[in-house]
Amino acid sequence: MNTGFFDGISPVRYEGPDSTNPLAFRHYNPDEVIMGKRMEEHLRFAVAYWHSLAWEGGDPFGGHTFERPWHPQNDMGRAKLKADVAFEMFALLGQPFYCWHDADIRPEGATFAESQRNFEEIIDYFAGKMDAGGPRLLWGTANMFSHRRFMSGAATNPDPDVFAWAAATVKNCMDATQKLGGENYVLWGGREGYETLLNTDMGRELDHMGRFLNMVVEYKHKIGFKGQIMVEPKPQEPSKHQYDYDAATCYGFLQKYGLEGEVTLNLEQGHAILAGHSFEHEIATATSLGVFGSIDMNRNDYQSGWDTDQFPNNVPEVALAYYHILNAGGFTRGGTNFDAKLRRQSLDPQDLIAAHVGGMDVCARGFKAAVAMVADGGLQAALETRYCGWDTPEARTMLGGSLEQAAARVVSGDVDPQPRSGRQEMLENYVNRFV
Ligand code: XLS
Ligand code: NI
Ligand code: NI
Repeated sequence: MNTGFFDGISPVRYEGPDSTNPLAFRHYNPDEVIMGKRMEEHLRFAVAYWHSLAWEGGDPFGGHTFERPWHPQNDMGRAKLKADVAFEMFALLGQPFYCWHDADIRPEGATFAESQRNFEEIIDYFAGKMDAGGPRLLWGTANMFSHRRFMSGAATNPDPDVFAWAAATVKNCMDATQKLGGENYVLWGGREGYETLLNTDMGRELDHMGRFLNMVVEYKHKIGFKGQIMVEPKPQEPSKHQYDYDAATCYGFLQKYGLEGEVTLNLEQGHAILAGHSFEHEIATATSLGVFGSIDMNRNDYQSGWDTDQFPNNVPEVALAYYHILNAGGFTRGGTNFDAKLRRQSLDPQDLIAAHVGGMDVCARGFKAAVAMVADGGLQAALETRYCGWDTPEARTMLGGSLEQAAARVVSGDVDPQPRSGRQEMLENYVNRFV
């Protein structure tokens, strides 16, 4: 049965760079084989259910603008209609994956048990659509930041009953992710942080968060879930300060609580910018530390200074992100989740399709530029030249030796460093040839 929501919109096809059709791909050709793999398998695109289906168009100053046929979202019939429209949208776009929070897909019940029943019914409804050849689940996650019970945090809440509620919520979401054959499970701690240190015992909260994540990992092994457990760094918003500030902070946290090797990172473009980094900085940090998992692709408005979650439109930025991902071997279980939403004036069903078409095309263009840079090898060659001194036997011996041994080479007059150009402008010009 067709809901009619996307009436008049045909499945989006690749038409090549010269197409002027606003609802065609000009760069994303899922079947094109690049480096031995189809583009679809490289990029592993996913639709974020919360932005594309659940968000009603409100902002801090105004209410809902979208008024979709499945709003308000407090009824099971409308939750199923929303699911029908979602899967129609995935099919129109040829999206291979999608992602959800529990709260995006089911109405909240009066009790935990009622919410759970609603959730399980929708998960079964999804399972039916996925068995029929629908897209796969890139990851599931729990919304532990919208309901007022979570206003002071989930695992870091001063009230142990909220910790218990969070445990029950995550357990359900992990079970559902496992049931749907999900590739990964994500935890983003929107309210795992503080508003003021005046009322916050930071050491205790971090210990509780570390214990919680260990429980999640223990449960993953108990149920035999094969996907990655990922945490998603973000420095602030909604909390004034979030503990999972950025990739480096998360790595330190994982180490302290014995979770390296168990938990990887889901990195988001806009969160990187909020943390004062570039996206490629966050990716390079994670790949260097061995904790890269997946990406949430979007962009912020660079003037507004908050997480505007717009669809990506900057090819050079996206190219550098994929360059670092490719250099680390590409995605394994991760993918490119469009954690991006329409502007609240973009009311039409066509806007929703166009937003994803544009995002997928920008990613495809950036990805192809990254592939070309990897194949050309210019950046890699520049790195090899810059660090070639470290290939000498003296340098290798020094790394294995002591501070005094290194000092002795200098004192004996053997060492006389000569500064060499970092060639930044040359390399920037090089990158410009590809983007
Ligand atoms: C919010 C986060 C959120 C996570 C999933 O800023 O990006 O959407 O990806 O909870
Ligand atoms: Ni975000
Ligand atoms: Ni995100």
